[in-house]
Amino acid sequence: MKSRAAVAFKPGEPLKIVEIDVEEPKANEVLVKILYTSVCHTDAYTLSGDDAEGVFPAVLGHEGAGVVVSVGEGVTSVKPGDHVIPLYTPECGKCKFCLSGKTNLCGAIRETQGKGLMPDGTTRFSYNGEPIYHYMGTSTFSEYTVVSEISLVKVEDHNVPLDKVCLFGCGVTTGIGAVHKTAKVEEGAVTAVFGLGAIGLAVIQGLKQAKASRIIAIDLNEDKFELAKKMGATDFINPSTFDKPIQEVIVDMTDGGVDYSFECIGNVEVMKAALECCHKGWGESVIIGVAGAGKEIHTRPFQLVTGRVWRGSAFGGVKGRTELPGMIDDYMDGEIDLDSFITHQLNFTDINEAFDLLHKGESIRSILTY
Ligand code: NAD
Ligand code: DAO
Ligand code: ZN
Repeated sequence: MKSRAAVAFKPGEPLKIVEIDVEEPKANEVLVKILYTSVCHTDAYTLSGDDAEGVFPAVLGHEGAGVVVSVGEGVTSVKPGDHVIPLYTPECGKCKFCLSGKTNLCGAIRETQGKGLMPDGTTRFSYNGEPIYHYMGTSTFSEYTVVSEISLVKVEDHNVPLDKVCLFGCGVTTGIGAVHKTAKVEEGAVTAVFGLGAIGLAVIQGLKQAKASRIIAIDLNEDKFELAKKMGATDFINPSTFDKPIQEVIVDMTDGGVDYSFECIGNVEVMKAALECCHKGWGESVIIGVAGAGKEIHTRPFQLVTGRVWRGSAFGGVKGRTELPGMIDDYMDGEIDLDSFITHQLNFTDINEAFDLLHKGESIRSILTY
């Protein structure tokens, strides 16, 4: 079938809206009509060419929602008409990772997903007869996309607004999950959040839910402070206004450091600061930001010897198929605010504008409607 898609033909170039061909889903695959997608910093990162796994030409996009059109042989968990959110972290429930009880990183389709291919090693997208690669097992920048059954979570209640819950496809789940599932923040904790994009703001919401006593919000762009305050941040710091390292500033203002910090930028120097602003003996820092290919983190090992802990979190440690439905319920019950993340509503054809707004720091999330 034909599908409108925003194709990343080459790194560093704007996406091109073209009509691509999309093949029918094969065994254990599902054809989804994407109704809404947003743009995350990770799409911008891959488009920039900095992502070692980035392959071109590709249909990017991993934060979306839509409706099942048809299913391939053997698909049992979804049917045509079902509302779904694609998951870049699938959940097969059977692999060593899923059964470990220790991680949300499913291994079932990891190898082919990282190469931009479906599990049988081929692609369902083409343009003028030439293959187009998939992205993160989701490719939400095409009106019709094919994904693995295990990369879909069903939205049972059709009253749930897909133009809002598409944000659970990445940013909001990642931030809130990192607080509850990765760090397991407890009531009264003193915390710091570096970077106030969608990920950092979602971390702040998670910290508010966890009843953190102090939420220090850090960004170079002070325009981000207003929304951070609305989400629950208590203190606001622009590192460029200090003439000493930001970790020292935070240690001084917290009687020795924070209990938990979260890096939501992807900058290895900020990751160092986030670790070093943690309290001696117990402070834990969670890396969420994705750094450029080849970058390495560094600190003096004594920082860890003296009890600080460095962790990382992908998709907030959340198992999409079993745990996202509970988060959707939390949204419907008013316990998660999605609306405040949506700063712009655009037509799908204006997708390059959504990237520009993200780069200029003017948007948190733009919702694109097909
Ligand atoms: P964003 O661009 O909207 O937000 C980043 C924020 O960091 C901006 O507000 C910017 O002003 C601020 N910033 C930049 N440099 C800074 C510095 N040196 N000091 C302080 N603030 C600084 O991005 P986003 O969509 O919120 O994504 C954030 C990061 O999280 C990205 O690296 C993205 O790839 C990553 N990410 C990770 C996961 C995961 O599962 N681990 C999931 C989604 C996104
Ligand atoms: O299982 O080896 C693996 C990798 C799984 C991919 C997890 C990616 C998380 C960070 C990227 C954020 C994307 C939005
Ligand atoms: Zn993302």
